[in-house]
Amino acid sequence: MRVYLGLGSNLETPIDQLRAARIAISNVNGISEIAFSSLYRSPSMGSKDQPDYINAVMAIETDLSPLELLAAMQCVENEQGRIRTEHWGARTLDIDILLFGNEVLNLPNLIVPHYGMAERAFVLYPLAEIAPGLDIPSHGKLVELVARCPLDGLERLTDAA
Ligand code: ROI
Repeated sequence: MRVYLGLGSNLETPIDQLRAARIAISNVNGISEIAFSSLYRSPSMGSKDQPDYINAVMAIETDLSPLELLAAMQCVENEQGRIRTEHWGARTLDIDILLFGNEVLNLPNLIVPHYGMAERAFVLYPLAEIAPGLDIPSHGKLVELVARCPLDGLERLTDAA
């Protein structure tokens, strides 16, 4: 199954967090990396009172089930020292399952496509970089979502690959 993951960090040298996450995810049994976007910087959405985020999108191929993948990603988050405090608070590493093939999942702890992804510049722009032809279940063509989505201060980092 082709899966797209959204990665974000705004604490503890975020660029290093994303690099470490990329390696940790690629090393999970049953996952192989297909593509990794550029890194992007953006102001925190939702609560302004925290550091800027670094975000990226990773494409993987996996034979894990959605819930196995979710558990594996939560392990990677926890190994990188994520402490879950406040909802929408600053974090060392956040990994979101954006898309799981063309599946629509409404499980108590896993909603796919990821809620909010269709309006978030820090998800749509990196996703379009690695998979411009995507059609997103219940949202439509990625290129059209991007065209409608303001940058909101999003910057592609050119010196950090
Ligand atoms: N804002 C940005 N720019 N990037 C994120 O990854 C991100 N993640 C979050 C909230 C706090 C909603 N804001 C964000 O969880």
